Amino acid sequence: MALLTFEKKYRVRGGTLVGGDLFDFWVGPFFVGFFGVTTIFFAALGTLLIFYGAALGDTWNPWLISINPPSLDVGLGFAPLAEGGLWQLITICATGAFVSWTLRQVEIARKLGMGLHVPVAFSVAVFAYVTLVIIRPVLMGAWGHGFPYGIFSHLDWVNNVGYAYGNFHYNPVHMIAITFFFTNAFALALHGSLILSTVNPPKGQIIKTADHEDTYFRDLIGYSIGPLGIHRLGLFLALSAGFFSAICIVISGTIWFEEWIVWWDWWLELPWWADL
Ligand code: 07D
Ligand code: 07D
Ligand code: U10
Repeated sequence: MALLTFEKKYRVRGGTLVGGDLFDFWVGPFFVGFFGVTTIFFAALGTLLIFYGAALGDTWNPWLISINPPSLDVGLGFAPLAEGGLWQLITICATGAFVSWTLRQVEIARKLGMGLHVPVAFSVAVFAYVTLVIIRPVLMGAWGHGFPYGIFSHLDWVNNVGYAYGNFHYNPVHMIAITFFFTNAFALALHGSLILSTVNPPKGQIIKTADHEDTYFRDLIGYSIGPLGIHRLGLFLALSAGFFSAICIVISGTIWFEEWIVWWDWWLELPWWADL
């Protein structure tokens, strides 16, 4: 079915979570819905607050603008606007916008009668963000542990927090997360290249089938995960990368306080060589 015919057919009312028919319409290609309105509200307000914070600061260089969290001695209290209060409001707006975006994905999936895989996947990214700016700061007792909203300043934060635990590469959960990121890129390269090699043949040749794809990998490594399986694997790898990222940072400063290399002492302390 041509895209436009299909859109006309599915663009009917129903499936919303909140608001009934009220926002159940489209603007151009975009579905609106109650959560489209809340997304626009939080995103617009948050962006305005970033511009206000930039106006209070001393640069309009986009790389250097930074909206910083309150200092550590504010703890979990409210800070004056210019001293971290803006960061707190922007954090509320960002979280509101990301959660609204997720719920908008749910409504669109319901309207189309599809699974909820996309919103579930996006939730993991939101979870990683919320871990960085809400969960970990709350567990550590100060909003000042959140990362600053600026292009270069957030890189400084990652660097400084990393070195606060010695060589952050020794964080075992950071290792797991990185391994998932690398495996994910590897899997997408394999999948993208395999699909293009079968369904995008040179002019004059016919498209190959899923049997060709299966046989290619059976010939090569003795096993094929299959055309559905590779998508399950890809989703698993990508979500695991985000999930273990959140875990690797939330354990730093809450249950682990030393340099990460010290964690590996358990290896030296294994009973069969500890006393040698
Ligand atoms: C390609 C989808 C499109 C999204 C884009 C990002 C903004 C920010 C706002 C000036 C893959 C849009 C950017 C709206 C403008 C202001 C106030 C997604 C694609 C194009 N980072 N990070 C970047 C964010 C964190 C880290 C780039 C956001 C953590 C490192 C971009 C968040 C840590 C490097 C950016 C976030 C961290 C970057 C490219 C939120 C650990 C880089 C992003 C909300 C996760 C790279 C100058 C990209 C870079 C980079 C955005 C969080 C580390 C500016 C929105 C605190 C080490 N980050 N980041 O392509 O070039 O994502 O930085 O959590 O090297 Mg970051
Ligand atoms: C948080 C983004 C969420 C985004 C959302 C959407 C908009 C809208 C609009 C475009 C999680 C935002 C959308 C704003 C835009 C439009 C229209 C994603 C988030 C909700 N590290 N490290 C990680 C590597 C080192 C350190 C994660 C590699 C050093 C710290 C990942 C290396 C030191 C932290 C990772 C390396 C160090 C991390 C990041 C190599 C520094 C974290 C991915 C090869 C000296 C962070 C949850 C991620 C983390 C994190 C990879 C090196 C420190 C596993 C490959 C040794 C302090 N590092 N790292 O989390 O876990 O994405 O955050 O050297 O906090 Mg690391
Ligand atoms: C995949 C796939 C597959 C495909 C695919 C894809 C995965 C099976 C079939 C998809 C993949 C791609 C297309 C590839 C490229 C994608 C990437 C590289 C990922 C990164 C993406 C980007 C960088 C693009 C990001 C763009 C975005 C997020 C769009 C931005 C849009 C907006 C800002 C508008 C959002 C709309 C909303 C919220 C609702 C509608 C609202 C409006 C239209 C605005 C008007 C508002 C109203 C009417 C509401 C009124 C508002 C009120 C009252 C509040 C106002 C308050 C104020 C304060 C102003 O596997 O194969 O192929 O294609």
